[in-house]
Amino acid sequence: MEIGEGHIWFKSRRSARRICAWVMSMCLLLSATLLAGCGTKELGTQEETQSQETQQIVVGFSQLGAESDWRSANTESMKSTFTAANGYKLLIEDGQQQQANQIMAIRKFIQQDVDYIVLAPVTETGWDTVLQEAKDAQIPVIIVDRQVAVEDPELFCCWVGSDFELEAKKATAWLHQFAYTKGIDESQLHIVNIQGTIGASAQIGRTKGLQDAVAAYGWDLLAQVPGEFTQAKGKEAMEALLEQYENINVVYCENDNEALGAIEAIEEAGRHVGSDILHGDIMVMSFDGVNQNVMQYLLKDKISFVGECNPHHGPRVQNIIQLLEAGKTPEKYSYVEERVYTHDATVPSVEVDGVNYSVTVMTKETLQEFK
Ligand code: GZL
Ligand code: ZN
Repeated sequence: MEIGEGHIWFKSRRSARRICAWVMSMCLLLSATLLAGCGTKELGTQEETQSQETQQIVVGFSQLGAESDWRSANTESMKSTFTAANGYKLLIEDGQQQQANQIMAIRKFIQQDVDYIVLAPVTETGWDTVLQEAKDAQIPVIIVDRQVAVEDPELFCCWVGSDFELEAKKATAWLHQFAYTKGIDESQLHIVNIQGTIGASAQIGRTKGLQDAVAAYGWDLLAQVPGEFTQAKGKEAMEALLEQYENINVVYCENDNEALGAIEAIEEAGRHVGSDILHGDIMVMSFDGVNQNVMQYLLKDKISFVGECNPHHGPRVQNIIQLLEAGKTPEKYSYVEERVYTHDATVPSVEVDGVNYSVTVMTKETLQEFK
């Protein structure tokens, strides 16, 4: 709020709302004090609390669910960033993997007149109407993690997350180089793809990257089945695939939890997970690098490749809000830098679209990072 020529100019609709809220609360407090005759000390404390609350930035966060370790880490990152001590009030609604629940949450945030809406969308389409409602209410919407496919890009302020297709290009470049170095012919790779939630940006990008590599290298892609990014579904999908195909030797999972489920199924079927494909191993590849067990499995070559997908978006979203609070314009799309983890040093680096990415071999020391 800036005072100029005797008028109060509001920097944003929030300032106006806050002043009204503050005035209202003071009137209530004063009348309560007069009636109750309580001491000025109490008034001071309550007044302090009131003014703190009206100064908080209210963030409504529509999280898509709690399907994976990645998702839990992502939620935790938002909670540990948007604290009262940091000057925020965070309202979180769990969509339980249903877009309808997320749309209801956004409408609730609009009614609550929050200062910012953060949306982690379960899938890309179907957001135009509710984002228009948020725009009409003049509430900025920040998209995090997966993307939204909307007619008018002005329906959201900006997006921060991973380049999922790049993650897949790194994974397939690694597999291509690994096979070549190990003397495994392209025609000897028999791949199954356990996909993420169909229509989610992470699934779209990771599936596309695999399909492009299959076309480029002539790999044998036996099947693509949904695994919904969960361990249960990953196991169920792998059990069915092992029934159907006896020559599977690469399982391309689209997240950690699916990989853990697939490994359970493979081992229960009496097969061995590992990278020694030419001697009967089934190689498991994954994305995320959040789950502790997965990183342990990388050490033991039960998983041979993990493409990092970084979930710690809280501080990144906070930076965006701070820019907006300062009247600045954040980047429309901010991509997160991510690493590649492998069991061994067969492939020391991968080249994707002319850029070289180093590969991090999992060791006991590197594992400490994931405690
Ligand atoms: C990726 C994220 C995906 C993770 C899964 O950024 O959308 O959703 O890879 C999670 O673990 O369920
Ligand atoms: Zn090749």
